[in-house]
Amino acid sequence: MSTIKQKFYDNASKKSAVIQKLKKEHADVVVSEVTVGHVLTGMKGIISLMTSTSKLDPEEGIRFRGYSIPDLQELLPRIPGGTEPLPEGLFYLMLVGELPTDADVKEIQDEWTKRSDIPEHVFAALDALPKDTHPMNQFALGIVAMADGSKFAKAYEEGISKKDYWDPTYEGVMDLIAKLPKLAAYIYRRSYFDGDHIESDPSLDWAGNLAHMMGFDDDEVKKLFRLYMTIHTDHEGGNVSAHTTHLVGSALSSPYQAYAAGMLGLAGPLHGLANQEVIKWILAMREELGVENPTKEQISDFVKKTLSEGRVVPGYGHAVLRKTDPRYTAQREFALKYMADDSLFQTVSNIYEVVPPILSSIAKIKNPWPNVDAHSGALLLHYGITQYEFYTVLFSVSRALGVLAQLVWDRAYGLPIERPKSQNEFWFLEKTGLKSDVKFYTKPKN
Ligand code: CMX
Repeated sequence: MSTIKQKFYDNASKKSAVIQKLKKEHADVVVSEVTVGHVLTGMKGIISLMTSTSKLDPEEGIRFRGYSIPDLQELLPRIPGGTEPLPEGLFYLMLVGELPTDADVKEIQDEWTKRSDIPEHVFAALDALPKDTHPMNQFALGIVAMADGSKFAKAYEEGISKKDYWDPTYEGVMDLIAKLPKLAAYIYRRSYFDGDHIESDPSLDWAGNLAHMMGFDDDEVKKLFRLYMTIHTDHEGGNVSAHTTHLVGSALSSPYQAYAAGMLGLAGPLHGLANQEVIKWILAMREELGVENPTKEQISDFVKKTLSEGRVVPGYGHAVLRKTDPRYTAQREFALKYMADDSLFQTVSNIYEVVPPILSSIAKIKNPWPNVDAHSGALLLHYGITQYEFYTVLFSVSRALGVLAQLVWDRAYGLPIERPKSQNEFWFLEKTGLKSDVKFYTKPKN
């Protein structure tokens, strides 16, 4: 067994026994109550998931196994002479539960390099799609096309014991994460560079190699990719991509199937696709005004126009956060260091000054502050990654690290198939007493 796998196993065996005890002896302890309001506002705030990898505080933002983004920037291994943390190290932290050494990160890099080959039929399946197929649809198809290689599905078919589920899940998760940079880069180069593909460089780290295979060998781009791939990994368990991966995984679908499902959730404009929407929206503002760097007054008018059309201001607001997203701040700091004069960055900064007071004046909006997606596109565009429809693929590659580390824990804990109860509208009307006022809802036959 590899050192990492052994460490995971030792840790998970101890913790799993505790979780079994919790289930057996404390199942009646109430952790949350559910109201009609919860049901009709997307179940926000109901504690109903157990997530090991990260925790989101509304005021402070994300912590990964207790470590904030500045902590990770200080404590995770970097490449020699590097300035940004390596996402391999964060994966280790989320999976094993402790900070990695340089040797641990090297072991992950070697494992992923070994497992990075993609079967030819996956590329053939992608090549059968029109080039302008949205990159997120190509990405999901690519994952599903690899799913027949799932070690978990094979082991299940052969009759594996429940207590061993974690093992082929771990193997599948390592296989899948290893292949993602090649898959993403393949989609990028086929969509925008006429299929002029670039060979992988196994001497590079996971994020650096992705930048290289996309065609970006500048050191600053690789730095950005390491930061980007670190900060987008995880946002506790209830967001659409993490929850979907967990939910689909609870049916014992393979890691490939669960992750593909999760990423189709990330592809929604209220979730990960917001990173493309932000840039589209800023470019539309520039075009409409005929200026490269709109004034704060012009931005304010454009925001008000967006709202008056019944649209959301992309990159702002959050279901949990109530302050500026620390992932936004980390990207802003990167921009201040490397591209302070960039005109798009200046517009993003001006939007940051203009939007919160406007959204704060609308009572129903709970969080007027920027989220991660308000900034990421400006950084990518600065370095020449202009194809904003591709941005959510980059988010997805990073998100794999969190949701798939969690899937291994789900299997180690033996978490069961998820199956909340639903009721029809009539039940809610009766429960609240509203039925006596409403005549047109009749009781269904069953
Ligand atoms: N612009 C306009 N209206 C907004 C808004 C925004 N940025 N943020 C929230 N609202 C509106 C909601 O649409 C909702 O309106 P209705 O009651 O008419 O449906 C109301 O304010 C209340 O919403 P909320 O409780 O504050 O926020 P939700 O938890 O419902 O939604 C989110 C959260 C992120 C979907 C929402 O803020 C939004 O649509 N933001 C813009 C899209 C975006 O940036 N998404 C990326 C989030 C980060 C990520 O997952 O990657």
